[in-house]
Amino acid sequence: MFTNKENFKQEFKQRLIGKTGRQMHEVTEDDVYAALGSMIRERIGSDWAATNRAYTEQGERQVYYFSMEFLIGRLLGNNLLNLGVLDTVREGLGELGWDLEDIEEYEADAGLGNGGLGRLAACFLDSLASLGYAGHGNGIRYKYGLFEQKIIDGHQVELPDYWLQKGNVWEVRRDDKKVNVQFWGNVESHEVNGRLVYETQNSETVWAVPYDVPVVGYENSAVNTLRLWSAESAANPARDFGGAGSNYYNFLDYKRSVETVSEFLYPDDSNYEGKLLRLKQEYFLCSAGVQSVIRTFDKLHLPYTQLAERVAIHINDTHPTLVIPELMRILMDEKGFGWEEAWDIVSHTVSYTNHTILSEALEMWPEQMIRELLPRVYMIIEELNARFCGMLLKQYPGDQDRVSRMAIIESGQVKMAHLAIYGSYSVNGVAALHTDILKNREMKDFYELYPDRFNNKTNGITHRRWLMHANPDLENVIDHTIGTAWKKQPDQLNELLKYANDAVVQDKIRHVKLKNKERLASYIYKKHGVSVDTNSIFDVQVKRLHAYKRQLLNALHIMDLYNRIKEEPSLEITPRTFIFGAKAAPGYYMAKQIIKLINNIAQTVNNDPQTKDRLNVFFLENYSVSLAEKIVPAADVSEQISTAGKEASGTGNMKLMMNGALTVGTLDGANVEMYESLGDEGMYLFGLRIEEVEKYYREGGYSAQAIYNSDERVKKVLDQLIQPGPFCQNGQSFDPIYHSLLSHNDEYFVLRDFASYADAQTQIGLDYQDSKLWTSKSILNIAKSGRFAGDRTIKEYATEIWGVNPANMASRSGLQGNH
Ligand code: 26V
Repeated sequence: MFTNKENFKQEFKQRLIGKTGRQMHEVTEDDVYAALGSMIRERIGSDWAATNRAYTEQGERQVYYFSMEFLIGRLLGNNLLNLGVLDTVREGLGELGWDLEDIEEYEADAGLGNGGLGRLAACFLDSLASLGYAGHGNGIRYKYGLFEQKIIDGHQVELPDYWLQKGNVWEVRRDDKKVNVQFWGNVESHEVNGRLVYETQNSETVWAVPYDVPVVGYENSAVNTLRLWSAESAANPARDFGGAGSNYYNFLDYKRSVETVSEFLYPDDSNYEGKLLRLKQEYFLCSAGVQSVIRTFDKLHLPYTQLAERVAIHINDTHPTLVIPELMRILMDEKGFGWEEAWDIVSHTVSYTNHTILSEALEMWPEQMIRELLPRVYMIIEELNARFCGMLLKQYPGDQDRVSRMAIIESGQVKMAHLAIYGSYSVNGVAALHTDILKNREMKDFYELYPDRFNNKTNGITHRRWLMHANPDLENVIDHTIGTAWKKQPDQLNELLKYANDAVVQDKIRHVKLKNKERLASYIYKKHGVSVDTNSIFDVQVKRLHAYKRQLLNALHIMDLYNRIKEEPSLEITPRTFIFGAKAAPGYYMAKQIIKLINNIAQTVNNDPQTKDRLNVFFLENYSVSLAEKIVPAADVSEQISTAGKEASGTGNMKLMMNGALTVGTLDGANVEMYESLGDEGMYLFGLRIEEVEKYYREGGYSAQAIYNSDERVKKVLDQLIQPGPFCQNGQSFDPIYHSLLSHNDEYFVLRDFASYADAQTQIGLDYQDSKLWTSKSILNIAKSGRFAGDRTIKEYATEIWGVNPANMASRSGLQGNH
């Protein structure tokens, strides 16, 4: 394997020619990507094997992170970075005539997630490997990831994301590790040695085939595993469908039905719908994952009473909650344990993270659906519910209300959060404020029952992808200013504080930001044919489109800025470029209306001669991990403007902060902790506090209509939503938005926070003009961002939840490999 640029070039050329059968001048960039990817994947192989060996030998508890989503994005650049060969490869390729950045574009994004929860899982995998923890991902290998978004006439159109079309160089199919998953059927019981034994008959069997993806740690030789399961038919067409009354078409029907289980990712991340296929996906992940965990544990030849010492199963929200009854089923039905012993093992193995308090997102499955699809699992859930309610009745005699509130099964619904809390030894929220809400409001009953079970783990992001890889010029400036220790210890970024007002450092930071803005500007030019003023404020709101995230507040404010310039053409305002990126769930009508509105605003302000030099708006289509990597480094302002109490944490806020953007935000989610670190000097706070929001909800004291009546600017903007004019051309109208604000009394307090938001934006405009002041605030943000690195978060999970230590990579066998 290559050790320097020259042998990289040598080896790469040979491979490229060997793989394509073409001469060097004939190969395409696609070929270059494929050859480079497979070369790097192979290089990872020996470390991968050695890591697994080290983990087994060292006997640490293995952590399995179960998640329906892993939004990992592209892997080439990150793997090169973590392997420590990024510069060698970049320079080598350059000498061969290719630009690594262009080559990276040939990799399809693995968009196996909706948003925050899925991206968090990906950041955690990176931190687990980089810190040397034995922590692995368990997920689904969806054939189609989150849809590709096109904007046509200002509307969102969804296209399938067939990300595997050109193959995936990173994955390894493991036929030897496949397992069976059973659906439907009926449960029979019989007595064996005085014990009831349950067996499911007439079930539909599906193969779960694992595809393993290596997760490379940063310069530590550790390689963990992300195991993604694919559903395949388990039938033998000749044997199972060859008999009388059966035919080939039955086989095809069956095959189709089986394969749909891992066909696509559900694109909705806020509205729970009790869809059978989604329940199948969840059980498929849980059953396959738990079986594989058990198989690995079996190789240790230890008694199952030691399972919890050797295995931690972490569930990412309630989606994988069925691991609880599934592990019970395996321990009792397959390993012969009694109920109490099995429960003792399970409830010391599983831990759970809650990511949302939006009631519409809480999973509740119809009892009937679980009973039919998963009959044995249903019996176990029923028994768990009976025991839990019995225990509650003893604990709270006579308090029937409380018992029904807390029950796992109630009014024909199975409440997954209740099952998850009951079956886990740890329950955590994702930011301090969110955990407080869980403890004191949403899960109050459970907190009273299990006060020690609840804890907070504020989210974090990987500085390797979001700073070092996405923003190498900033990385460079930081290295030259404070050295490189921050790369292994991101809280060392704090050292930058000393340079917040240093003229030389400030200059360099400004230069980097400008360069990143130029790069984004040329992307925008390619997509929209508009040249952007890179001296304008790049004001960025990128995240899923949701009413509570209030892209609408941002949009209404831009309409107001437009109106003010039109009324007073000589108005002095700091030129601004507003950048949006957001996917709406395909069935979320209001969210799609907001996308259309933003595109209408863009059309008008970008083309009006009076505004186009001061106001620009771009809705960048298909927001994804790789697009985020282009936008985030170029941002001056970060919009984190959710209604207080609604955003559990946010992680985009952290990425933008780490890249030196200043936040305009509410005291919501992790913004609260950012504000603790930054103070008024480093952040633009506005809007209602959570206590005020709650008071309004309790007392119904807010009137959107009153604001409409008293604030002329608000009135004008709202009228423009429904009247012909600059934002509604050709008979269009945004009636539903208008009515959500006025007739439905503005559930998310958009109008209530409007004035305060506009004031904050005015202050931003003024401060930006003072470039020394602005840059010092920007440096302050970078310096304080170490607290929001995923490494800090993962260390907290490791010590406070899982009780695990990093493996000793240096002492592992197999190191003699290829270093
Ligand atoms: C929820 C649901 C609800 C029902 C249907 C399918 C489905 C699929 C995904 C989700 C996840 C939504 C929860 C989520 O992404 N929460 C976000 O988690 C981030 C990481 O903790 C956090 O920063 C965001 O504030 C939170 O909204």
